[in-house]
Amino acid sequence: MTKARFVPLEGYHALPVDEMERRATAFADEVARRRTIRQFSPRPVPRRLVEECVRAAGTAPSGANRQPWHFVVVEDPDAKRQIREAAEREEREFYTTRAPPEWLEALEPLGTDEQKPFLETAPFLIAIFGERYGVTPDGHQFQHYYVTESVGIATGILITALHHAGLATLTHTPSPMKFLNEILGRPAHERPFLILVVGYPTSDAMVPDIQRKPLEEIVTFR
Ligand code: IYR
Repeated sequence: MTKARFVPLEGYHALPVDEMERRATAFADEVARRRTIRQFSPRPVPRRLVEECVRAAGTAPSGANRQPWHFVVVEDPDAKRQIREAAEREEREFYTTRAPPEWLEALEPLGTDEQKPFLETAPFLIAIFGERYGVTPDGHQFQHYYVTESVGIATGILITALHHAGLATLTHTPSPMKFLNEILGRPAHERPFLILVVGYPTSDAMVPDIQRKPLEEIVTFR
């Protein structure tokens, strides 16, 4: 048991309300410009940029502050090729047999298929893992809490940080993706959450003509 210890809140800066409103609108407008892309340019991205975005992701709140996440930043072409081959194997199964017709119909507007060339083209893949439990340096296991929620929040911050930095992403979830543990040498208690494909869009990148739900539809004030 570790007793609670407190320190003064130093990072919080109060702002005038009109400035808060300006910032809130500017932020909403900026994140609204984010689009998931599937056509990645091979243009290199400085590793430092990705590092800073992962640092932002690591500030996410988590169950009992256990920070049950691990990010594997993959730039090695051989590892990317292995990931592409394994993902395309699963996706071929998905598109030809596993997915029920209703699911395939839901995906139609996105125009996706089993070809995942971006897994090799994009300069970085970030494989995000959730740690099902923690392990002390001497090998003892301890509980993690709300792992999916915590890793989901961290991933949201990561996507937002990358967008804010001027990069584009794709959230990719081949299923199952246990192959990531083997290719990336991660222990069995780490569960792959998703692959984030990171880079620049090609100059002729196209995105699906789909819309976001309007505010009124996603919020209720009462
Ligand atoms: N994982 C597959 C299928 C897929 C599923 C959903 I739900 C999407 O929003 C997009 C794709 C693929 O990556 O093609």
